[in-house]
Amino acid sequence: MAKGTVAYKIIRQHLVSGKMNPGEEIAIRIDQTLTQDATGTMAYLELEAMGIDRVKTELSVSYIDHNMLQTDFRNPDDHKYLMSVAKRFGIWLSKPGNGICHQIHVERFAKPGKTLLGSDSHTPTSGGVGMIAIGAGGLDVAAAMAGEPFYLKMPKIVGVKLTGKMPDWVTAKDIILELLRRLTVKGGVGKIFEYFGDGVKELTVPERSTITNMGAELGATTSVFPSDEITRAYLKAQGREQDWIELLPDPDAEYDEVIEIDLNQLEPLIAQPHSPDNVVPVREIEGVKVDQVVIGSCTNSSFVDLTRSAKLLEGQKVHPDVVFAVAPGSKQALELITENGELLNFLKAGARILETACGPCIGMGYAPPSGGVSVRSFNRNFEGRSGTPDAKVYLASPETCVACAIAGEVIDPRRLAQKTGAKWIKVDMPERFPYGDEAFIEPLPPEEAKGVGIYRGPNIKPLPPFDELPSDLEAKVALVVGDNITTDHIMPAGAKILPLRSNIYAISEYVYHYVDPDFVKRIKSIADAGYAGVIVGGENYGQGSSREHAALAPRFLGVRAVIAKSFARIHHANLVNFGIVPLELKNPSDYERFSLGDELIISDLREALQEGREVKVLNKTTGEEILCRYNLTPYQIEVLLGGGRLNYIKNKQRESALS
Ligand code: MIC
Ligand code: SF4
Repeated sequence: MAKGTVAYKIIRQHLVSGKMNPGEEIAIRIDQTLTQDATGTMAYLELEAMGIDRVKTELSVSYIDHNMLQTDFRNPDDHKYLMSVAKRFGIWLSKPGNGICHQIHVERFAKPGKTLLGSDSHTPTSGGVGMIAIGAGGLDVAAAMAGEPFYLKMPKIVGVKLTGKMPDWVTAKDIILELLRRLTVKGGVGKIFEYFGDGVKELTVPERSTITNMGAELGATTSVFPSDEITRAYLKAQGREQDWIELLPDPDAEYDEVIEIDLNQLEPLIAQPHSPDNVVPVREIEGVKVDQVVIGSCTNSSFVDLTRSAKLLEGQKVHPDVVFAVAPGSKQALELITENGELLNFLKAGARILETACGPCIGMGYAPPSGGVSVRSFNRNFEGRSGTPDAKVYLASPETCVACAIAGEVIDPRRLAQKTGAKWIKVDMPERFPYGDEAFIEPLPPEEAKGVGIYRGPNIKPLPPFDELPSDLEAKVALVVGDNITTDHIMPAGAKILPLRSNIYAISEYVYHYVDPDFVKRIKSIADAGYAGVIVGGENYGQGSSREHAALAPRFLGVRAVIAKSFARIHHANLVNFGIVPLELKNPSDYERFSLGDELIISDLREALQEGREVKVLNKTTGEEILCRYNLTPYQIEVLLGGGRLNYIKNKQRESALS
C-alpha cells in the first residue's frame, strides 16, 4: 500500500472518502485548478451551469496559451469570455503572451504538498515541485472549482529509482523517453510514478518538470518528485520560499513496484513517428534528412532548455535546408534569455522566434512541408497532429534538436560535438528569476466580482441538455477503430477546428474527421433513424489529450456507448461525464465480432449497471451474443444513469435546495 511515499502522504492528507487500496475509488480535495483556453471555455460554461457564486478552491487560474491565432472574431471573443468569467468567479487570468499554462504554473503557483486538477493532460508537470497534479476533463475541473472532490481509482505508486549521474549530452528528456521505451504509452495506466534515489539530486526543477510532464504519455495518473533543497532554492528564486515545505519519502517507504534507471547508462534517445513510445537511440537513425526543427512546448521550453540550446548554437548556423524555430515556454524564460543575451545566439544562428504559446505542438501554425521530417522537443507526435497529415514528427531533447538543426539530418549530439568541438554546459539556476507577473490579472474581491457581467460572443453556445440513459439500447455500430486511438483522432485540434471549442454544434461536425470523413453523416443518419450510435475500439481507447469535446461531441451526435478492449483514464472519465457508457470486451478477441453498420441490442443496460452484472450485447446482424464488463465505480454508475455529471450535480443541488 505504498505508505511513506510522497504521493501517499499527499493523497492521505487530501482524502475525502474511500480506502487507499490500489484500484478502489477514492475522492480527494482539490486545492488548485488550472484551465487553458481550448478546454477552458467549455469548463467555464459548465461552471456557470453549476450556479455557484465564486470558486471554492485555494487558487484557480485560467490560462490563455493554446489558440492565439485570432484569424477572426471567434478566438478573441473566447478570450474576452474567459477574462470576464475570471473576474466574475474569483479566478486568476494569465493573458495571451504570458506562456504555456504548465510552465507558468510551475514558476508562479505550484506548491509542494498541494493538489492541482487541470483541464489539460499535461497538468502533472507541476509534480516537479512535489505536488499531486492531475489532468482531467473540463467538467471535473469545473466541479472542483465548485468545491466538489475529485473521484479517481487509487493508483498504484511506482517508485522510479534514479541512480548515478547522466553523461554529458543526456538530459531529463532521455529519462522519460527511456521509460516510454520500456513501458509504452499504456504502461502507466492506473499508476503514479514517484521519482527517488540519488539521481534526483542531479535534476533542477525545470528538468524534473520535463519528466513529470511527459509521464502523461505513459498514460499515468500523475508523476511526482520529492520537495527538497533544490525545490526550496527554486521557489526562493521565484520569490516564493514561503510556499516551500520539505516532502521526502520516509526511509522505509514501500512502493507498489520499483523501476530502476541507471543514469550512467543512458544515451540520447528519440521517439520516431507516430507515437511517443516508438523510442530508439538517436545514433541508430542518424542520417535521416530533416526539414524542420522546433524547440518549445510545455515539455522542453524552460529557461534551462533555452539557455543550453542557445549556448550550443553560439557561433553555429542552422543548416540551409532546415527551418528552425524556438517557442519559449513562458514570458519569464524569454525575459531571462533576453537579459542574458542568449536570445541573440538563436537569432544569429538563423532561428525563427515564435510566440510563447503551445503553437506548433497543437498544430497552430508551423506545420511541416508535405511528407516532411520535423524534429521537436515536444511530447506528442501523433499522426496529423502537426497539421500536415503525412509529416513525420520525431521527439527528442532540445540539445538533440539543436544538433539536428545544425547538421540538417538526425545526428547524435555527441557526434556533432566531436565534429564542431561544442562543449556540454551545466546551466546554473539564477538566484532570482524575473517574476514576469505583468500578464496576470488578479481575482477581484468578492463584492466587486458579483457585479461583473459575462461577455459572450456569437460563437459561444450554451451546452445542450442530455437525457437519462435508457433501459434498452437499440444501436448501430457507427465506427470500428483499432488500438491506441487518441483524442486527437476523435476530435482533432489545429487552426481550423480549435476556434470551435466553445461551440459544440459547430465542432461536432469534425468528429473523427481525418479517420473517417463520413463518420458524422453516418452517425447523424443512425440517430435520425432512432438508433443509438456505438463505437468499437481496441486497446487504450482515447489516450492523449484531456479534451472533453472528444466525449461531448460524439454524445451530442448520438453515441451512447463505446465498446473497447481497454480505455485511457481521462477519456474514460469524460465518457462517463457525458453519459456515454464505456464497455470493455470481456474477451478481447470478440472485437472481431463487430463490423460497421451491425445492429446491436443492449437490453436491460440500466438494470445491469445497477446490479453490477455483466452487459450482454446482442449483435442482431450476426446473431452472436457478446459479453462486456465495465470498470465503473458506484458513483460513476449513478452519473451514467442520470445522463452525465452535469445532470447529476444539478439534481443534487435541487435535492439539497428542497431539503
Ligand atoms: C494537447 O496537448 O493535446 C492539448 C491541446 O494540450 C490537450 C488539451 C486540449 O485538447 O485542449 C491536452 O493535452 O489535454
Ligand atoms: Fe500545449 Fe502542447 Fe503542452 Fe498540450 S502538450 S499543453 S498543446 S504545449
